[in-house]
Formats: sequence, C-alpha cells, structure tokens
Amino acid sequence: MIQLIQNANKYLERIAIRSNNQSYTYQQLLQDSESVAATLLNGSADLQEERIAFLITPSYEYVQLQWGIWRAGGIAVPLCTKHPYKSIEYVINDTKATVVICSKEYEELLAPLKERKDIRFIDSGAIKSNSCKLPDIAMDRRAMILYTSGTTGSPKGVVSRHQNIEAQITSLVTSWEWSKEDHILNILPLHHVHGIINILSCALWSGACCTFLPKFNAEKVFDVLKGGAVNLFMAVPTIYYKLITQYNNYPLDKQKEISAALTKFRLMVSGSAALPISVLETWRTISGQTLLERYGMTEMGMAISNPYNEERRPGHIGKPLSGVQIRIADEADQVVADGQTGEIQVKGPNVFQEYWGRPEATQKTFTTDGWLKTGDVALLANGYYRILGRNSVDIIKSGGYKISALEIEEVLRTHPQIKDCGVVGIPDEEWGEIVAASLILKDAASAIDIPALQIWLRDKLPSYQIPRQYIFQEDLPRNVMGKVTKKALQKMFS
Ligand code: MLC
Ligand code: AMP
Repeated sequence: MIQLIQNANKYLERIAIRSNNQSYTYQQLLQDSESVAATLLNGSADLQEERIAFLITPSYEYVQLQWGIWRAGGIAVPLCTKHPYKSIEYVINDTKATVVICSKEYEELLAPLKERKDIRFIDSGAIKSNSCKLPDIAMDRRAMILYTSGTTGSPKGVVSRHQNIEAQITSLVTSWEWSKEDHILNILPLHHVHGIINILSCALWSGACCTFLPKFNAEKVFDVLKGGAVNLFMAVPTIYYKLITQYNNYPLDKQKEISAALTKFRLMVSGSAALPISVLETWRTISGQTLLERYGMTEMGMAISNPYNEERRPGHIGKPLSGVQIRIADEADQVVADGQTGEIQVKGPNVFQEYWGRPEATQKTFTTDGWLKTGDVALLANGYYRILGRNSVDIIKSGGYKISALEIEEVLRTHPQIKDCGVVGIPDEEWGEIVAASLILKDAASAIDIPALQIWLRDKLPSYQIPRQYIFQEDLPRNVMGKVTKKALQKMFS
C-alpha cells in the first residue's frame, strides 16, 4: 500500500497543487492519477515494475503521471527537461523503458522514439478519464529510478523502493514539522530528490499545497513569495544567490515589501551544495530567516540536517535525521574519533539498495557491513557535522547539479580538433563551482573557435555541463606515474 497516495483520502477537498494558474484538489489528483494508471495498464492487472519514462515540465500533470505510474505498479523514470536528446535516449535505453509519456512541448524532441517498436509512446494531453481495478503495491517494490553521475562510466540509475521513499519523506515531515496548513513553492527540476522528495512529496504526504512555477525566474519567485499564500521555501544555494542579486536591483520600497513578506515564512531551507556563510548572512538580513541547511544525496534522500527548533549553525550541515545512522570513516572504512576527518557513511531505511543493472557499482558503493559510502568528506565538531570536500575531484557540483568531469572529457575528446583534455570544477560564488576545461589540440599551431565549440557541445551535453572557462596547454599536468593531477590543473585556472 502506497501510504503517500492513501493519505490523500484524508484531504480530499483540500488543494494539493497549484500550477498554470489553476488549483487541483487531492480528490482530483486521485481521480486523474487513476486515469493515468488505467491507461498504462490497458487491460493488464499490474505493470510489474515496467519502467515508465516521462518528460514533463514541473506541473500538476507531472504529479498526476508520477502517481498514476506508481498506482499501476510501474517504476517512474522522470526525465530531465534540460537534457539534449542523446542523454534522454541513454536513460530510456538503460532502463529499457517500455512506455514514454511526454507533453506536446517535448514531442518534437522525442519524435525519433515514436518510430521504435519496443516503446509505447503516450501524449500526456491525450489521457482520457478512465478507471479500473488497481493492483495492491507492496512497499518493497521498486518505485523510481533517478540518474546520477559518478566517478566511473556513464550515469547510473539510482533505484528507490516505495519503502525508501516513504522513509525519506517521513523523516523530513517529522523533523521540519510539516502540516496540512503548509504551502510550498517549487521551482526545482523534478528529476532529482530535492524537488521530488523534499518539496513535492513532503507537501502531499502532509495534505499541504505545492505551487509550481515551471522554471526558475527570480522576479516571478519574489512575486509568489510576497503574495502571502506560501509559507515554505526550499532551494539550492545558487538560487538564493540569484534572489539576493535580484533583490538588490529592486527600489527600496519594493525591497521593504518583499522583506516584510519573507519574515512571515515558517521555514526556508538550503541544500544540494554547500551554503556559503555570506549567502546565509545576507539572506538573513533580507528576510529575517536563518536558512536551515541540510545534506542529502540521490542514493539516500536526506541524511543530516540542522535542527528546526534549535541552533542552525552556519557552515555546518547539522545532525543525523531521525531514523538515519551516520558515521565518519577512514579509507579502510574504520570509524574515526570525533573531530577527525573522514568519509560520511550512512545506514537507514532511506538508503537505496541498487544501481539499475549495475551490481558491481552497487557493491562498490557499500562497505562490506552495509554502510553507504557517500564520497563526501566531513568531521563532527561540537555535535554538528561540517563538510570539508569530496574524495574525488572528478565530481563537480554546479548550481546544485552533480556533474562528472570524466563524462565531459569523453565528449570533448570526440571533437575533431581535440587530442586530449582535462575537466575540473573551479570555485564560483554564484554556481558553487563552474566547469572548466584544459584543451590539448591535435594541431598545436591552430586555434579552436570557442563559440563554435560551445554550439557543437549543445546537443551533446545539458547546458549546466558545458565548460565556462578554457585554457590551452601542450600537455596536462601529470605526476611521476603519468597520471593527470587534477588539483594542479584546478590551480591553473586561478
Ligand atoms: C546554467 N548556466 C550556467 C549553469 N547553468 N552557467 C554556469 N554554470 C552552470 N551550472 C547558464 C546558462 O548557460 C545560461 O546562460 C544561464 O545560466 C541561464 O540558464 P538556465 O538553464 O535558464 O539556468 P537557470 O534556469 O537560471 O538555472 C539555474 C538553476 C538550476 C540554479 C535554477 O541550475 C537549477 O535548477 N538547479 C537545481 C538543480 C537541483 O535540483 N539539484 C538537486 C540535485 S539532488 P546564457 O549565457 O545562455 O544566458 C541533490 C541531493 C540533495 O543534490 O542534497 O538535494
Ligand atoms: P546528488 O548526487 O545530485 O544527489 O548530490 C549529492 C551530493 O550533493 C552530496 O554527495 C554532496 O556532495 C552534495 N551536497 C548535498 N547537500 C550538501 C550540503 N548541504 N553541503 C555540501 N554538499 C552538499
């Protein structure tokens, strides 16, 4: 039984979602998701974990599809609206999705899939009111696959079971005191846990309301936030940075109006990347709100959070969430003493069990005694965890997106003028890190046209992965073993 969906029966008349200037009740959501489920089932009793991929801008339609897939017994595979066709096709092939659903907006992009005999293509706008007997879904069944980049190979599909999702939701609902009176604004993409779990699913679990803006826009966000209806906001640090920039551009009277509205919020949260103390402090001056910083990962939802009711310590990610076990371990996976630096390792019902179709990668991500190895380096200082970095320089976090340097290098090496390259993340106030590339050209005497290179990359990588800075070298910095030293390369950009 999927409790998240079952809960909706307690709140039938309440507004669940506001999107495109319309309001939708929990009752409507139950009816419409049943129509989706019946369409998908198409006479069969249970989708039995078939992968159903869908490409939809964050909206009511997205929620209706997600719930419909779950109710029919399928695995939801939300696709990224910013990805070029190649990346989308990769996810569809890797999951062996049998159904692809998309709205009119993305029909042209996905047109090549319509030709495929192994895929049933559904136009989301054409789903008609429908009903049928729905299967009973056990909590240990697989529910969702989200793609994440790693230090080796292509992106991996993180499989969450219904019980993982429920554990991720309930620990946040309890810790952050969600109630049906809450109303949150979502401006995040819905193919990552931040938007899907922390915002959308926590709201729906609680009988609260979630308003969607289809895409981030600082002015539109302020218009909604000062409207008085919304009382919760969650975003990545880059978004708070962009909001601060926008606020500073407003005349004094508008700034006052916004500040007065923001002080009434119940909670504002930051996560997915390190929150600079300067951003926390400036936002506090603007809004009167001390941002609650928390830490999570696609493979586990949220694990560590600053407290809702006690001190929120700047520069720290907080304490373990209820039901989640945390330890700091050395390279041999042995627990280190408090105050010592090591990797954050996590255990609990929130933690995933497998990468889709990649048993070896799954095995490597867990210690022999079952702890999830996050790759994040931290220490425990006076009861609060503090992140110091990551144990791989090949993982970049930009605008809250996790990016693999190796994947970008692979694409760059296919350019006819490029012999070799090295990609690194370099610190950036606004984006956390930006992607930077050193290029070794086949013909050192020739030049490469950077704007043309950027255009060439556009159908190969999503915009957030395209390098923003380039240098040209005769060879990459290497150690005595001939291995590229990425830390040295990072310094060459500053
Ligand atoms: C976009 N641009 C970038 C960039 N991304 N420039 C540098 N670095 C980047 N990473 C540029 C574009 O090329 C474009 O430039 C301009 O910015 C606007 O592009 P856009 O695509 O319209 O950007 P925007 O919508 O403003 O995106 C910014 C953002 C987005 C912060 C809203 O990055 C975002 O939604 N991030 C959140 C990702 C997220 O949900 N992560 C959670 C993962 S889960 P030009 O010159 O063309 O105008 C996780 C676990 C956890 O991490 O703990 O939560
Ligand atoms: P993702 O794989 O996209 O889910 O990203 C997870 C990663 O985001 C974590 O492993 C961390 O590196 C990073 N992250 C999430 N929250 C924080 C935070 N509050 N501070 C620093 N890094 C964070």
